[in-house]
Formats: sequence, structure tokens, C-alpha cells
Amino acid sequence: MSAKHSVMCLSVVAVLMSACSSSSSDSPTTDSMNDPMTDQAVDAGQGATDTTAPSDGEHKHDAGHTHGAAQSGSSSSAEGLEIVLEATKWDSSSTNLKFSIVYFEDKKIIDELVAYDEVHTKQMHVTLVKHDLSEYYHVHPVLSEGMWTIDSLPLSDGYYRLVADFKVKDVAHVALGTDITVGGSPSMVMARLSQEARTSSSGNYSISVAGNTDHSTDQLLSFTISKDGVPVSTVDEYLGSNGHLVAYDSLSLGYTHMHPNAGIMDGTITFKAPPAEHGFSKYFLEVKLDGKVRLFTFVLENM
Ligand SMILES: [Cu+2]
Repeated sequence: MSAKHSVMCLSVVAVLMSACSSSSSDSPTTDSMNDPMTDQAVDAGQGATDTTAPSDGEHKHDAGHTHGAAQSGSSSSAEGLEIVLEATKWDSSSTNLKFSIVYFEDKKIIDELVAYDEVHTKQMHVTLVKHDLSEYYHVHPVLSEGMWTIDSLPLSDGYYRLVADFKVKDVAHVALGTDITVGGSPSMVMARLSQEARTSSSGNYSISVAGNTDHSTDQLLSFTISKDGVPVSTVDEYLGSNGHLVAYDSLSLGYTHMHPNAGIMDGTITFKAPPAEHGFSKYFLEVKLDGKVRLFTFVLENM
């Protein structure tokens, strides 16, 4: 990387710095990028679905780290870095989505970014959410010669927000977002959320959320997990954390990715949620229970 690139990256830190950079205690693992499907959570519908998943190998646990990024992922470029899709339109049957992260200047691509740090055991986390917030995917693409490839996903026709969440090696944590179109000419449908949904279940498990987000200060959201009505005492580590909570603002699709403040206490894991816009947000919580990653979804109104 040239000195110039480093400078550009440093300014990315200032602009897009998310609290996610606190993941430095995730030591690098041998969990490399060649097996993207092993920890792919798929929610193919409005409700939480059972997600078969994966033993995703060894992780060092960084108990007690906390991070909640301010909303991001709404811009495809920032301070010299840009996400470039191989194509913006896809068939539902498309096998692979490909993109690269590039340095650009004067509207020209200068170089591809190839040096990443692992965050939560992966160099790249991609979330795809349908604009109406009815489908959500969190996947880990494979890097080859500067190009990231996402294995095929069962996307339905419509518009999706794709957010690439990564850390430039030794520099900045960045979330870049862009939209993709699936199908010929899908209609533009946004989520019309008007009601909170504070409980979600998957199999024998159910989770309820307490707390509210605020437009001005950080707030705590507590998720209580029970199995057959009894609070659970343990959750399995997944991608180096006890839980992964991703929130989208229902109108702007602003993205926030959070991790629990500490371990599970009395069946509850707690997240610090940064300020959010007024209105409704949808939350996608992935937790690993009895060896299986499950997805739970919630709707909260921001106060
Ligand atoms: Cu996460």
C-alpha cells in the first residue's frame, strides 16, 4: 500500500470508524476464507427460521468486548475506498455475487484492496437485506485476486442492500453499502413497520427483548433467551462472540452491527445500541444454541 493510500485510509477511520475496531482481541485464527458456507445464516422469511449451521471451528473468545457501530453502510464509497460490484443486476438463479473493494481517486480505480485484518474470525462480513426487510443473510465470501465471491443465495426478486463490513489491514474498520437488483424489474417495496415485535422464536427457543433505543444516546437492549420457557444458562460462541445483532433503519436501511457487552447472565445478553433515527428498525440476532446458529428477528421503535 502506498503512503498515499495509508493517508486515505486514516481519514476513513475518522469518518467511518465504527466501534467495531475493538475486536483486536480476536486473535487471528486458522479459520480461513475457503469455506464461506459453513457459517451462513439464512432467513428466508419474515419469521425466524431454523438455521442449520455450522460448527465454525475454533475461536478465541473475547469476553466482555463491546461494540456498536453508528449507523453506516449507506454509502458505497468513503474517503478513497469504494465497493464495486461485478454487476448490479442478478437473476434469482445467479450462482455467485462478486465484488471488490478498491481505492479510487478522480473517479479512477487505482488499486484493489487485498490486505484485510480478521474481525470476528473473518476478513469480510457481508449482510444482505431485502429492502422490505423480509430476508436477511450474513455470509463470508471468499477472496481471490482482489475479488470477493459470495456463494449462491436463495434471493427472491427485489432490491437488496449489500453491506461489506471489513477492516483494512492495520487501519480502519469500514462498512460500505450498495444496492443490488434481483430479477427483471422488481417493484420497489420498503418495509412499512408500524408495530413493535419484541419476541421471536426458533424451534424450542424463544427470545424477548427489553429496552428501547434513543435518538441521542447509547441505550441498552437486553435479550432474554429461553428454551421451553426456561432461561438458558449458556450460549455457544459464534464468530468469536456470544451474539451478533444487526439493525436496519426501516426507511434509510442504515446499518448497525453490535456485539454483547458481556456473557450471558440469567438467560440475558445485553447490547449497547448507539443512537438511531426516529421510527422503526428491524433487528436480526444470530446466536448459537446447542451447536446451531439460529436467527431471531425483532422490530423496535426508536424513541
Ligand atoms: Cu457480528
